[in-house]
Amino acid sequence: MRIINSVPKQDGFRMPGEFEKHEGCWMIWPERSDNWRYGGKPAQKVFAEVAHAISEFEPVTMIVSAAQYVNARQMLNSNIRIVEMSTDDSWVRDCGPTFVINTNTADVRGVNWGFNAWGGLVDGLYFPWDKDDLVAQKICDMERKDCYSIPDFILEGGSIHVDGEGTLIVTEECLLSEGRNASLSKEDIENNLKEYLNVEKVIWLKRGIYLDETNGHVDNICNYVKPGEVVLAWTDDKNDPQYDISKECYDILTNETDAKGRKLKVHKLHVPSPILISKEESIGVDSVDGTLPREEGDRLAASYANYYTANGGVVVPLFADPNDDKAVQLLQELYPERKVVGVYAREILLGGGNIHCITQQQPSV
Ligand code: KQY
Repeated sequence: MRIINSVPKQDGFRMPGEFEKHEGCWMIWPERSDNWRYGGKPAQKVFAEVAHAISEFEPVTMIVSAAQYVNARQMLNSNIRIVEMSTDDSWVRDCGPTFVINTNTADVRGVNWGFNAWGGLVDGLYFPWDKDDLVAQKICDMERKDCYSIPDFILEGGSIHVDGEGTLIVTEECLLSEGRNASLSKEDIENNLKEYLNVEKVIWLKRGIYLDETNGHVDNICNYVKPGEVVLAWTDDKNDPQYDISKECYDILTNETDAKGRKLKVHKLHVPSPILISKEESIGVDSVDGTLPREEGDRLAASYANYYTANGGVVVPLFADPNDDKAVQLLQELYPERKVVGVYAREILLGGGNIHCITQQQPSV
């Protein structure tokens, strides 16, 4: 694996949309007991379900620690490749490489951003994060993919969504947060994104899902169905703080044009009713200094927009809420060529994220 001393745009590489073709999907097995209740046992079952659902559509690789290898091997179907790697937690979307492709040379490369656990010592979610910060490089090494590196620029995969045709959607709440790139101006940040993702237009939403501990990752509030068409997490409840956030996003998205000059079609994807941590769920999590506590009654950042788009499928989180069926129905209408599969994802939500956050696609060309 070579670390490439230039930038993707200059070399004709671009980040593809998630709906473009994948070679496979990466995940990391959960086990840390100060984030996942009961040492990750309930979450492991759900991670296995997500892996099995995705593996119906494309190859899945699960990263596991040495200590969890035997357990994971026993819980995962034999078609899931398991590789051993040390990590700090299980959010491969955020610490893994962002893959970029060059369709002329049929080449795939990685981009290795700096990772500081969603805000470093300002408002990061755990300390330390040094093992996570090496995951992108290690995955590129394993896959023999050359890699661009920009270690001083903090960025997580969940904070960017592209249409593969020159448009990127992000939130100000996240990308301009104090714990990430405080020394850079909005223009500097936009320039880095344009160079490394090869986009021409950045659409800046203001905020992400209410109380999202990632400082409002875009992947929890908005997702690209295809170029020119997005879903947006929505509520009609004007008393819910989520309403103003979603309305603000809706106004921005419907008034913007993308890199190709298109108006965006915005589909409202209604969130479930507020989901709160129960006492039993809270006591299963170890308290550790420096890790975000999980308190009884805390509202979780639940949204159906945090789904994973696979080669022939869409894997969507479900919450045992009346809006589950509506979400599946809407997504099935929007993705007629793909099979929409729901996985009950409350256990992932309890750890602070959802299906999109625990998966990272590796595109093919
Ligand atoms: O992308 C995400 N939503 C990751 C959340 C990390 C939570 C760590 N406790």
